Amino acid sequence: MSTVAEILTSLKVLFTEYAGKSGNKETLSKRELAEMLHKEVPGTEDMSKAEIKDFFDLLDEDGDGEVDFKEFVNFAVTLNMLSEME
Ligand SMILES: [Ca+2]
Repeated sequence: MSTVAEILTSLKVLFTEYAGKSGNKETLSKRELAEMLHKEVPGTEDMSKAEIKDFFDLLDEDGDGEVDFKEFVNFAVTLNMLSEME
């Protein structure tokens, strides 16, 4: 079983890999998020631009047009809680 610290570390590695591709290396842009989804999440290859935008807006809680690590972790935690409720 993974500890919270281990989970956070792997999330940080994933986040940094994509956030560092262009622009601000501390945040995910919409393009970087789309790339992450396409490469890391099976079944998202066919997502439309509008669907990506909706998903991005969901993550971007403060609406500043970038997803920072805190917003990314919030999302991952929510997703994990949802999957445990199934
Ligand atoms: Ca934000």
